[in-house]
Amino acid sequence: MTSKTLQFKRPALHGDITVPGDKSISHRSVMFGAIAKGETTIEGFLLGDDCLSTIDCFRKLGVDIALDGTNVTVKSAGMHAWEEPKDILYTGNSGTTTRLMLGVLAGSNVHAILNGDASIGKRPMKRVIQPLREMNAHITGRADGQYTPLAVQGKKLTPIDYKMPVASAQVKSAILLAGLNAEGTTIVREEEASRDHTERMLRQFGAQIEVKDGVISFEGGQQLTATHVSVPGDISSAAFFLVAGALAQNSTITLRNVGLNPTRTGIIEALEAMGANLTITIDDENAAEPTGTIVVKNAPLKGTTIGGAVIPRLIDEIPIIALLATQAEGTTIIQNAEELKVKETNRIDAVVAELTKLGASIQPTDDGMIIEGPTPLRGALLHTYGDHRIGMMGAIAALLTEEAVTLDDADCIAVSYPTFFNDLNALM
Ligand code: SPQ
Repeated sequence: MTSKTLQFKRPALHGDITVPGDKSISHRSVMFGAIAKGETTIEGFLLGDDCLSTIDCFRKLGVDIALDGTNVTVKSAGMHAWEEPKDILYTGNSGTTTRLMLGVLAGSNVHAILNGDASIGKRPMKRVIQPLREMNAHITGRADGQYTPLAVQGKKLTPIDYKMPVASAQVKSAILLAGLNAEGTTIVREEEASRDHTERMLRQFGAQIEVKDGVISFEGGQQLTATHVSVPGDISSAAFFLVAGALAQNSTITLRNVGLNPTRTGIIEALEAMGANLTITIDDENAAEPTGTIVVKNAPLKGTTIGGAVIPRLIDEIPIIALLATQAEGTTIIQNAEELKVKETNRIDAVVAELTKLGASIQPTDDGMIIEGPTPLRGALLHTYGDHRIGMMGAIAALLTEEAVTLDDADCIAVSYPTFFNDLNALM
């Protein structure tokens, strides 16, 4: 745990950033490569701690994974050739690794134990285990499977027709991955669309999958075919610099290779609703995952209301949107975002506590927060709660203060954006 003191004295920001690989897609590329028979090549992989945890888990299952910078090669004889791991599969700080691995392992033919760090130990797992158990999965764990450590005995599964009680791509993906080994049609019904990287990647690896009006269905028993995956830049990482460029006086930042999957672009809609000056150029709309370049220039901002169906499309960006709102004229209301309470930390409480230390006018609500702006921000010692997104929010806030902002733990940022401070410094 390393603290970091940042004193920038309100710089203008200029330059180009090529955003590092998308975390959600990087995880899935290795998982799919390990399930498929043959050699999968991945370019643009995110070398964040979370994605390295996913690689580590599959190596313990006997899958051959080689890294060469951000290029990854996964050689697998198919998931039914995996070895039973001799050691615990350690998922670190990664909810995605933990929850998706449950779905992957449920239909395998191995026994495995999953455990993560202290934050993972507090995150709810029942939301995944309950539908998996309905598919005949054998999973045991602390508090009847509510929390890690969890043990999975892989077995033959039965399909499910499941109506999602919360918008969660992790729950949906765990069910779809388990469905690969269930005899018959697995159906997932979503009221609000969550990120669809798993559905897109199933197609990329040759599976037939139908998605219509929020209903996802596909036949179990389909074999995945190894392929090449190009990972776009992570819009959730780009979000910190979109906000920095929108806020810092006289700034222009160009962000290249940004993933523009419509299930992830809620941040762009929120920024535009608040008056941000963005210019977007799409590279290839028909790619498995569309990408583009975004140029952001600072502009006067106004408050807005963010809630409903957009929430799953910007859930991870809410901490940095809250910082943006402190500098916008008027009231910003963030609602229907209860899911923030079960992330790496309770992100409603964490955002409110840390932005308050900086001088913001912000109140928590049951399902979000209300922010009055604009308020000048001052230096403070911030607690990151070991949460990368709270850490990066604090670092971007330091661009707006005369005094120093100190992060008590800056190491946590490496789970999703290990080169964050290099990119930030390059803009000044
Ligand atoms: O992997 P983890 O720890 O859950 O990471 C977070 C993040 O902020 O990076 C959430 F804390 O992203 C999740 C995201 O919130 C990644 C994800 C995915 O890759 O499927 C889906 C979202 O979570 P959920 O619970 O809504 O499905």
